[in-house]
Amino acid sequence: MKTRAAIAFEAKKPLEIVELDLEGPKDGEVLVEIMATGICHTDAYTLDGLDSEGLFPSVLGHEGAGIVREVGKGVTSVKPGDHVIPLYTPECRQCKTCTSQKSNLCTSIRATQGKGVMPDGTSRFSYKGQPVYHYMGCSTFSNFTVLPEIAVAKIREDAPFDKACYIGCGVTTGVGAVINTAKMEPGANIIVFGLGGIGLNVIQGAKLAGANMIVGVDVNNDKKSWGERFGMTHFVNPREIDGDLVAHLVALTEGGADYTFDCTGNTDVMRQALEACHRGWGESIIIGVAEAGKEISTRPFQLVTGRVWKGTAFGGARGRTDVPKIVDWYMDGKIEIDPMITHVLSLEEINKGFDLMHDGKSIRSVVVF
Ligand code: NAD
Ligand code: DAO
Ligand code: ZN
Repeated sequence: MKTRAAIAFEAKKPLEIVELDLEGPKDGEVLVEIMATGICHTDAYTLDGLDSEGLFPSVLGHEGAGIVREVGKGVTSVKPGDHVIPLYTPECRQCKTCTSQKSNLCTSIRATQGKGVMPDGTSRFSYKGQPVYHYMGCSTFSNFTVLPEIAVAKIREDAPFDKACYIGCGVTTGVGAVINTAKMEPGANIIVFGLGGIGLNVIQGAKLAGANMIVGVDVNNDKKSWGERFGMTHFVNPREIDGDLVAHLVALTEGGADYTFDCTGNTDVMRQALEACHRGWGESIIIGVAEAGKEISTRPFQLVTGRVWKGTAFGGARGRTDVPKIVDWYMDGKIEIDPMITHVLSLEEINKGFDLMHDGKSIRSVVVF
């Protein structure tokens, strides 16, 4: 079949909207009609050539929502007509990691997903007879895509696609980092570095879980009102304080935060986040994805004296199990999504979504097919 898609032919070039060939689902795969897709910073990193695993040409996009249109042989958990969210972190429920229940980093299709192909080692997309790579196993910048059955979460049918798509990455990552990774207790003081599409969801997750102080740190003053909108209690612009940021934050939180979250991807900020943790027990969670080749550092004494450095992918969520619950939280009004969708675009306008993100003018741009 044919599908309209935005292709990244090479790094640092705008996406091109073309008609691609898409093969139907093979065994264990499903064909999904994508109804809406969000543009996340991670897509931009890959397009900017900052991601060492970026493959070209590829169909980017990993944050979407749609409807199953066809299923391959052996598929039992979804059927045509089901509403689903694609999962860049699948959940097979059989591999060592899934059965351990210690992590959400399912390994069953890791090797092929990282190579931009389906589990049988081939791509379903092609353009003028040449294969085009899948991206993060999802490729949601296409009106139709093929995914392994274990990489879709079935969701309720009354959830609007143009909002639910954000649960495919940003919402789950931010809220999940607080609930699954930090396992934050009520009354905790937290600091969130970077108040973009991820950081604001950390804030709303912390508010939901009963945080006391929620300090937001961002170099862009426009983010102050955004943070406050979702529960931030204090705002710090590192460029507008006298002296050292870490000392300022430790004083503000009376000894350091119980939990800090890096939502910038900047390795210097990651160090500040660790060192702004409370001596003896503070935990710092890295969410931001750093440029390829970057390293983090701190004095080991920071860890000897009880601070803990952690990281999280997709908020520690087990996609097929947890994503439908987060959709319920949204539909029940426990979490908000609508105000964060600042721009709704057509596929033809997708490059504008990247420009808005680079200029710090959007929280989330969503493309509706
Ligand atoms: P974004 O661009 O919307 O937000 C980043 C924010 O950080 C901006 O508000 C910016 O002003 C602020 N910032 C930049 N430099 C700063 C500094 N030195 N100090 C304080 N604030 C600073 O990006 P996003 O969509 O929120 O994504 C944030 C990060 O999370 C990215 O690195 C992205 O790749 C990553 N991410 C990780 C996961 C995961 O599963 N771990 C999932 C999605 C995204
Ligand atoms: O299982 O080893 C692995 C890698 C899983 C990939 C998870 C990527 C999470 C960080 C990037 C998030 C971007 C949306
Ligand atoms: Zn697994």
